[in-house]
Amino acid sequence: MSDKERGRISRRGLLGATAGGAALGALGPRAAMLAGGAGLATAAATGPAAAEAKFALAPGELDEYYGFWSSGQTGELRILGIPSMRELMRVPVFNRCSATGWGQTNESLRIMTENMSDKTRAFLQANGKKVHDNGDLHHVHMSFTEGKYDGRFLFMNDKANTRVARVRCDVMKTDAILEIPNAKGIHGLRPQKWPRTNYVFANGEDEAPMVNDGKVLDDPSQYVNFFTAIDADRMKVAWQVLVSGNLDNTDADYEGKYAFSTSYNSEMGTNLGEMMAAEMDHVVVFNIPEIEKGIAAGDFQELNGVKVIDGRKGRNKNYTRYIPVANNPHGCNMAPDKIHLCINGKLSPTVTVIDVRKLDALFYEGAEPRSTVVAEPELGLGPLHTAFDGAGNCYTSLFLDSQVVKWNIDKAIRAYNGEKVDPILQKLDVQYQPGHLKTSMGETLEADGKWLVALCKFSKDRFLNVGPLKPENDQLIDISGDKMVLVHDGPTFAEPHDAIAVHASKMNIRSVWDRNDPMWAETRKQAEADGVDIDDFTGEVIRDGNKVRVYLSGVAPSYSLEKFTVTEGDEVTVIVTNLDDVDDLTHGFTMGNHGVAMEIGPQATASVTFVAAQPGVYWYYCQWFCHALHMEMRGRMFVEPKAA
Ligand code: CUK
Ligand code: CUA
Ligand code: CA
Repeated sequence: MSDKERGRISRRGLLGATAGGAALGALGPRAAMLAGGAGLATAAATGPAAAEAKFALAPGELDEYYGFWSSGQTGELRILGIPSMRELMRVPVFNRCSATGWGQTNESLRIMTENMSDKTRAFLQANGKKVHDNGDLHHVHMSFTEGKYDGRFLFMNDKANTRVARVRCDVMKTDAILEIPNAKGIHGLRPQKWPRTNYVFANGEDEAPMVNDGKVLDDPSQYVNFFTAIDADRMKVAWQVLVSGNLDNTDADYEGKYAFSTSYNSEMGTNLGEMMAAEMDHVVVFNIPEIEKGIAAGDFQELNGVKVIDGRKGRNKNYTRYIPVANNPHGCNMAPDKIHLCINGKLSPTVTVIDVRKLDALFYEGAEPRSTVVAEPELGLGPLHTAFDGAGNCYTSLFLDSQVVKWNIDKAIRAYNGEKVDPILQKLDVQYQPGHLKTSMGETLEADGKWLVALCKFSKDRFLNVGPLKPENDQLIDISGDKMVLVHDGPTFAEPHDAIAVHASKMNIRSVWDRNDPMWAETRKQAEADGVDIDDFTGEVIRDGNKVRVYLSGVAPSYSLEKFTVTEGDEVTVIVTNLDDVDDLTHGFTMGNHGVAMEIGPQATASVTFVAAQPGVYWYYCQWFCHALHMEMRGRMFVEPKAA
């Protein structure tokens, strides 16, 4: 019997149990389902049926975990429920969003542009833009307090345009975007875990001249790379470290002492052959207290306003050390046992396990770098990333083998010491070519070993064909038993790299905005200057030269103004406040034929600016279905022809 058939039968079994038991039926579908699941569990305690009973939620039931998903080249953050794998929300970050107006509203444009370099600003202006329209968001991670998720912020990278963003977890909106100077192509990103997330560490992947002004071009001998520490509270660069080789993935320890980055291009090559030429690449170990001391002592150069410390090989003091690992490593994963760092081999079929307790000797006693390695199990082809269950087991994605391999750290260490033990516990086929994989709470001290999600890069035959561009496939695996059991296929649009699973108890998310939220503080200031009270049901038109500010309020199902008049060529700013104080009652504002649309959440204010370039009658309307008379929630803008 194939897994598919088994799945079908088990589902029928569950339905049968519901229909058959009238008493169970009276308890509601969930109780019946649990009973059905329990019945099956005795028959097949670890089979797909039991696992499915755990992941399937009845209508109205809530998930146990928030899954925060990156979206790669889509540039947004996604929220999924785990274990149901239902997509709950999309949070625009680096992308332009048609629904919410992210990238268009004045509030979002302020966030997207305030930490932008003058160089980028000028570049965008030359291209007729205010912001980049794309991003490549690979890694999303939550802020920590003492090694545990604290539910405050999510941080994420943009590889495409060298940025780092922060999302506020109270409202699930982006509140800061920082362009990182000097570095090129921010890839690996991790928050400091201990004592709290004071820093977010970010890796520059691409090599470029230190001063990239066109004077040096095709001379790779003058290229450099940067490791960046961002002040997580202020969202400003704290300092950077100049490194040898490039930087790929990163992680931090549970002591606030060391951070680590993999480098697949220690060769500083510029093509595939050159990047694979060496026998060994390396892991860079950053000594955070020593770097802070060096900065305080003035041992840095200033480059584009950033304090840069020289941590390159050879000239380094106690800022960095380089541990050789097999050529072209990738993932960098710190185990929740606080001791073991797993470096995933990619080209090598191995994972290199470093004992972080041995790093002090490396820095202060001149120990040989490889003496920190305590295991190097051979696991299969193309190991990319490793996740943990908090019980001493690791789950490593094997890209080329299309498998997840479960292995035991302790056994791997014993095998490395010559004992005859096999660290591999199980290999599970996934569909297909997994990159990252994430366990529930697995990158924290509260790793709970319940679920694993394998983010597969290819879905091939797993879904109905939708054309040459296929979805990715995020597969849910039950790891609560001895054996991993695949329970769900989850199609996703381009292209999640990484995800985290955060227990719902960690989160404290608002349903209605605070009227005094800083998101629209600037807008409020303008309203005050205009003598308009945006906390009231107002409809005001303020003329200020050729600038017109239109203040609107919305209470379902109407706006406070049914019409307003501007003159051809006016720069019009529409400021809308949603005065409904009701959970889930979002209004929108769309200006017909103007390419203008935005979301206004309950108790929120949002604004958008455009030029009324064409005379005529234009309807504006609410595009969020808010009321039985939602269609009627609209009004007219008159654009008068300019006097000849
Ligand atoms: S990287 Cu995508 S599979 Cu950007 Cu974290 Cu490894
Ligand atoms: Cu307001 Cu629809
Ligand atoms: Ca290499």
